[in-house]
Amino acid sequence: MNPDIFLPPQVAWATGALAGGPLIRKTTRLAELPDVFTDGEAWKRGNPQQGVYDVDVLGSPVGEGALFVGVTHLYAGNVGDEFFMTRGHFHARREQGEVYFGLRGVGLLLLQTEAGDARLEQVTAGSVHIIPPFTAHRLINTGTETLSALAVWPSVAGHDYAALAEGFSLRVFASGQGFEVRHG
Ligand code: PAN
Ligand code: ZN
Repeated sequence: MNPDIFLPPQVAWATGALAGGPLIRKTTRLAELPDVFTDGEAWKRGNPQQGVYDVDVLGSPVGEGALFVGVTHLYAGNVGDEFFMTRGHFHARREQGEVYFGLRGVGLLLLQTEAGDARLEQVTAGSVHIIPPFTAHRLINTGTETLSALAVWPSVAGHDYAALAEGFSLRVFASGQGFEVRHG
């Protein structure tokens, strides 16, 4: 007789919906993102309750070597001319990397080293992003639909948001039908 076969959680590749496992959802609203967008006046004019992104994480064991799996759904929108984006962070344990997989929508992954060197990767359905150790990361939705990305990261990594208090050195603004990257 066959042993019992465990049915694992599922991700719907087209939407990023996670199912079949314990799920923890965190919604980040505009009100929780002061000082993230360049145009502070436009941020004040926005609806503070507006959801900017949701992160769904599968409940799973934690500890050295254990991995978390989660999906970020970053909604389409702007604050002034600047696109909606995640807060962005270094890992508290700086040596811990992460992998992002684009699922739907279009956008950018902004990566920045501790020395302040920044670069952008294009996020689309199927894109694979290897975030190196010691590298801060932020998603930016440059499209008109929700940008969803699957992430796998060490449970011990943690998040350090404070280290980026001065922000990333690149910013991305709507320009015509596309986007414009500015330094500063
Ligand atoms: C992701 C991010 C998620 C939200 O799961 O935490 O996209 O971004 P912020 O944490 O910057 O608000 C991840 O990178 N985990 O390590
Ligand atoms: Zn991370």
